[in-house]
Amino acid sequence: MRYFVVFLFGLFFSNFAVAEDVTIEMLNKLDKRNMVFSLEIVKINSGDTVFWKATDKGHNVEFISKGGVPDGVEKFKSKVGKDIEFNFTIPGIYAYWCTPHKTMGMIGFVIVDDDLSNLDSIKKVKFLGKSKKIAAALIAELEG
Ligand SMILES: [Cu+2]
Repeated sequence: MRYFVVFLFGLFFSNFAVAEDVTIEMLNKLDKRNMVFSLEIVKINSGDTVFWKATDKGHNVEFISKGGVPDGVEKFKSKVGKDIEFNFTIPGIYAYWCTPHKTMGMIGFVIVDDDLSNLDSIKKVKFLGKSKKIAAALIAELEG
């Protein structure tokens, strides 16, 4: 039930997510974007869980292991087309993409405990294709 409520919350306030637990949808289309996570920047506290819902199939979540996550975070890559969740315990910025659409702008950031200390490392991540521009815009937003 709780997950369902969080899911509804996500639907109604889809551009703003500061909550205990957050649901992000994996979508083929949202507004004018194709292949997109419903929330591209999510801020949470350590101990919170993010749920990625496979609303549309053909997507997954893969942390960008080369410089895209805080030190000490292990590899994380979900199965394509499956719901997935991750409990965040290490503060910092986590950059991730959908493996099949990593060149198509399907990327996202999770910020834990408002910790931006690995921002320089995030800026050096090699985003691909269409994701470069989107990453730059999201990083600019983080720097606010
Ligand atoms: Cu995808």
